[in-house]
Amino acid sequence: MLSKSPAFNLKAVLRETGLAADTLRAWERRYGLPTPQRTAGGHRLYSQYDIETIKWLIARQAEGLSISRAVDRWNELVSSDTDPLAESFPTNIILPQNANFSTDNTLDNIRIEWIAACLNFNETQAEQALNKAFSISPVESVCVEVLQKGMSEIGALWYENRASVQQEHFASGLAMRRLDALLSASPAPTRPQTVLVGCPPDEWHTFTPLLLSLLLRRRGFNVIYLGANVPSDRFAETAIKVKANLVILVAQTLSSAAHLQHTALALTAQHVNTAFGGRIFSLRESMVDHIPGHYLGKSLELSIQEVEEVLKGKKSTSEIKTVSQKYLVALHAFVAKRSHIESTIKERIQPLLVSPENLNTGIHFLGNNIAAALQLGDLAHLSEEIEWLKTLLNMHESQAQELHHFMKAYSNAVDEHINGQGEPIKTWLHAFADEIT
Ligand code: B12
Repeated sequence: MLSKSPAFNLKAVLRETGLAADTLRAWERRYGLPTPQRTAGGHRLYSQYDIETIKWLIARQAEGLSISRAVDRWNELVSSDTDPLAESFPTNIILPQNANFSTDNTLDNIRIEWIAACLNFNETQAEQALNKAFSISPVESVCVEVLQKGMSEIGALWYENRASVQQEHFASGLAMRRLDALLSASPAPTRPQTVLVGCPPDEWHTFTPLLLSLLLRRRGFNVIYLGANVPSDRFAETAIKVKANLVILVAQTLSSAAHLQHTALALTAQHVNTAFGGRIFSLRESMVDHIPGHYLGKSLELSIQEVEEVLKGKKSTSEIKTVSQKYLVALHAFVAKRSHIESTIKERIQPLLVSPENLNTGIHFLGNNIAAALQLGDLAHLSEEIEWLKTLLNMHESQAQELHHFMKAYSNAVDEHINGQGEPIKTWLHAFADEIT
């Protein structure tokens, strides 16, 4: 019989179940499962039964049920007087049926197998899947079809709360390790050109720049890979030192795209041949016009051909678009008064059901992104970031009213501190807030 007396704090439960704190709180709030007791100080205290409840829900998800279906199943059992935990069920996560491919070796199936193995933290099986893929297909195809698409699919599961941050970290760790090994095993350069690849400040998504480096290295280029978060003014220093024929900058998010713009401006000012790409530019293509250098397009695979053309001098760059005067004024005023604006919002937002920690993260995130959107010429770029803002504030669909309240508070604080000059920010936030309700 599992104990129902409260004994474990949140940290212990997260360690035991591998669930993210945000997900656990979301399950409690949305579905009432589990239902921990509270200490006098308001901290959650879980029983052994609560922990097994969470594991039961995770196991149902791994079998393919959505969380709401898993909760329905739990409630059905409880209402028929059956203790769900008395049912026999496997406590460990099992591979989906379609992950068994003894007879079918296509890369699509191998990708499913790799993803399932990663979600199960099964390193041996993940490595075996990759080895099988490498035995039937060229390195380039395996890296794109299994690793890149696999990471993209795991990213979608993570985003939908169907994979934990630990599962995503485990998978990207394995993927990165394999790319690293392939890169160090690739033959010495056979072509004279040097290409420098790296990420601008605040960009930590290194999977695609590493993959790009591998693909270019296998084409014979001398590739120098600089990795994540390189200070804007340092790229030019290295590019000049190694006599790079091309520098490729990669960004996936709005705020790092703004840093990428700074970096590209610094490079082109020194006449360094510059190119760039990443997920955010596929989503918001208009921002490309504000960045100097060659845009490499929406597909990483196809960008290799673009790089060839750029290096052959077959591509010219066009004049970059400048940001409107109204936006420039708003950006300067916002940067100067940002800390005042943020303090005002914190005071006003008190009655909301958002923890101070989440509120701080959310405010910081929105501030960075407002500045980035202004810098890149369109506040509408912000719309891509709103889902993440909700996640950071720990809000869900049912809490549209709270997001509305938050956006209005932000907009009013902007108006109060940078009245007039902050008008574009205020208008966008107001319009967005009104759209939600
Ligand atoms: C792994 C991962 C991480 C890892 C990165 C580990 C590593 N060393 O790379 C870690 C945990 C560090 C991380 C952190 C964060 N992440 Co993250 N991450 C991912 C994930 C799952 C995969 C990233 C990746 O490798 N993508 C590469 C491939 C797999 O992506 P793809 O989009 O299919 O690529 C296609 C195109 O975009 C394009 N492309 C991509 N790169 C390039 C480059 C060039 C040159 C070209 C031409 C084309 C190109 O080509 C591909 C098609 O051919 C993505 C999900 C996703 N779909 O990307 C989220 C994702 C990028 N992350 C996201 C977020 C929000 C974050 C965090 C803010 C989370 C947080 N709260 O802290 C931080 C930000 C960190 C930072 N400041 O950089 C969001 C970004 C959303 C947005 N609106 O900006 C994503 C999209 C998840 C999501 N669905 O919301 N992340």
